[in-house]
Amino acid sequence: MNTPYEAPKIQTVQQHILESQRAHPTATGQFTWLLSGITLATRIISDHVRRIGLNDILGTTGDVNVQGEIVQKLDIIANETIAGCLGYRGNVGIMVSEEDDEPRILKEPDEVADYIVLFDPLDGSSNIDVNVSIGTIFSILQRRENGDHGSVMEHILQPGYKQVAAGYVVYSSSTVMVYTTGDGVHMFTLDPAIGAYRLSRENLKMPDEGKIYSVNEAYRDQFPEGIQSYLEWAKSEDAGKSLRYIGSLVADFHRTLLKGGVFLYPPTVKTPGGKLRLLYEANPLAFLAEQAGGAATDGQRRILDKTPTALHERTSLIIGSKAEVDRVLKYWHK
Ligand code: P6P
Repeated sequence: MNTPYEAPKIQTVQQHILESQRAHPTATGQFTWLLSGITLATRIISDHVRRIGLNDILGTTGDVNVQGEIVQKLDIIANETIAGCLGYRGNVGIMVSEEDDEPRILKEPDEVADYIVLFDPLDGSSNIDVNVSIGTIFSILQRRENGDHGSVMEHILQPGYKQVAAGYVVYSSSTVMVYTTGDGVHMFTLDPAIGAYRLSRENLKMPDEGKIYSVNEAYRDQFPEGIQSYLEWAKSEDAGKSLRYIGSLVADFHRTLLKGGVFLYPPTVKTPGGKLRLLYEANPLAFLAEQAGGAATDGQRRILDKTPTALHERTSLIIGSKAEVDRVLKYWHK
């Protein structure tokens, strides 16, 4: 008698989205089609990252981007890969990238191309050449219903609570995608054997507390006094904390999501408005953090309540377990 073969249970990102959309009959397959552009692009980027050093993409292009940062070759490859994969989807009207000075208008406003995708194609690129975790962060908006079709910026500069989806991919010991559409946080691991992201954790919840705090202590003396007091407490014996700082926001956040704790990038003398970008770094991670039961603030207000005034606007960011974020705020505003 044949031994029955039980196929392994594989749930891809697309299947997961379709199943969750069944719960929302009004949802169309449009979003699934868009997200498959992101999964394809990040699988291609992951392949490049895996072969860094062998494929002559180490190092810089010699240019400086709109952020004033030296452009790595892989920054451009990632940026153009995402633009190419999304551009082909047909339902993305506008793309905003950390690497591009201006938005890319793929399609004029119509009933289909009303998605806006904002992304940091390769976060943490200073870590590329030393084989440390890097990632891609994305945020998805829809054009404003009542938006004046003439003003692209009016459609883009929406507060973070208007996001319809957000996520990231971290290229590390494995390639992991984490996303939310506002219905919980779900994690997928790229299975290189089949070239697909497979569901690894569903409805992820951030631990209420965590022993790790994550900050670049080199800037300690530039932080507000209250933050310096918090750091003194965190280093005290009775706090029982550990410091971890990877220098790639996406990796520091991923650890915080899974283990709890807090990541801080407060204002400094050099960056009084904060260093991290609101639209395609803080907003997507804040959406994920809150969906996982955590919190995200700039020290004065909830990140998701901030209405952006510029495409590459920067912000301070305190993000992580709610109790840990509250503790930082207590010290900061003591
Ligand atoms: P610093 C990487 O360039 C990045 O934008 C984030 O990924 C990271 O959290 C931050 O900058 C690191 O900045 O000033 O500590 O090197």
